[in-house]
Amino acid sequence: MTEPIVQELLNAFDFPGTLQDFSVYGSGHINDTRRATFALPDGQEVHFILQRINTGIFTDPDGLMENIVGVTEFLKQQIEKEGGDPARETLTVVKTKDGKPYLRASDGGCWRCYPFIENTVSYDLVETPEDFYKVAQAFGHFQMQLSRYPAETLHETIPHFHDTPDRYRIFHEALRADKLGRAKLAKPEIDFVLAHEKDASALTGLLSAGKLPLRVTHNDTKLNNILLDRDTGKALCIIDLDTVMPGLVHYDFGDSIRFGASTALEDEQDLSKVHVSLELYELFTKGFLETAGAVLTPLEKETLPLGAKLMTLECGVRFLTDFLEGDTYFKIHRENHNLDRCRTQFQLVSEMEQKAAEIQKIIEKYA
Ligand code: ADP
Ligand code: GN1
Ligand code: MG
Repeated sequence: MTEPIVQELLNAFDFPGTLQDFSVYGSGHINDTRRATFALPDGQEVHFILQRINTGIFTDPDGLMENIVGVTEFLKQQIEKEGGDPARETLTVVKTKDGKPYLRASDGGCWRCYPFIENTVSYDLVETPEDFYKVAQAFGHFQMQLSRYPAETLHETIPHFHDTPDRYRIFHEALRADKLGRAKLAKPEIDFVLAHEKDASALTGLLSAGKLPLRVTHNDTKLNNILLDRDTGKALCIIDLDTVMPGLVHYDFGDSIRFGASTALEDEQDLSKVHVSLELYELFTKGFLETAGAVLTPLEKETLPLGAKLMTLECGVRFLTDFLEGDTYFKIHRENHNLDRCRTQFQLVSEMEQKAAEIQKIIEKYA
């Protein structure tokens, strides 16, 4: 509350009432997220999400916010047509008093504001399989809604975001430099990355051969990027729209499986707890294809498991690269945090390989 930025935010946005609280919120790895609480004269409370955009990562905040305003306004029209509640089923960008989609503060920080969507939860781990099925339907539905969005108007907020071979290139640079001498702490993980390098281009290869179409994708479909209604359990609102860009359907399917079909947290240190749940894998496949299946080609559907494996491998490679580079990208909360995260990802990749035949059966059942 005493941070200098607070007064600047209060001056820039037209908030109601008086500020009561301004606390760090959520478990995202990228942006600096706060929940601001305002008290109204009648004693009621109103909350907002205030986020300092990580401009080290999103270097074009104007383009980024233009994407988010464009996508959310488009989604609001779709939601209205479907009889939903546009104020709860997508984000709303609160403009500054002078009509801008974010504040550029005097220290250079870029702050955006969303109304806090009340009475919702987001999970870091699936609590009930039924929730995950609903999440799958929601991500598939989101994909369908955005299939009519003019993709050519979107800024590419992070170039080569899911270009797995490019992630390998950056990994090799970090390993060669090994600037903190950490490579010796991650020998088995480095070997794992190298042993899987041959798999890295499977999706980009199909894309450049013209066999898979580009769509508008979310690209960061982990479970804590969707809000569920606390009372009804409805998978209500897909958030974290920073990486909505043209991509393959495999990125959205794959990243959801990577995070949500795991039996443990992304940073679990006890690997005996980390497994791919085939029950969750199946429920996600079922839900996702129920809502998005109609527009997907047979090859897209058949190759979805490749998306799950490659998104998990790629994420592990990114965590390991960040570990080698000194934890400059993903927020960490303890020593070796990125190495722990990388280990869970590789454990999941190994299990996807071991369970490939069962996974294939799941896909055949729903494709
Ligand atoms: P990051 O890019 O760092 O992951 P997110 O945009 O995902 O940041 O936000 C972090 C967390 O804040 C989310 O996981 C969610 O719990 C919460 N959150 C974000 N926006 C809202 C909102 N409008 N209403 C309620 N909770 C939100
Ligand atoms: C980051 O922003 P957040 O925490 O939802 C990352 C994703 C990773 C994820 C791993 C912009 O997502 O790509 O898959 O961490 N987002 C960005 O948990 O790099
Ligand atoms: Mg997030």
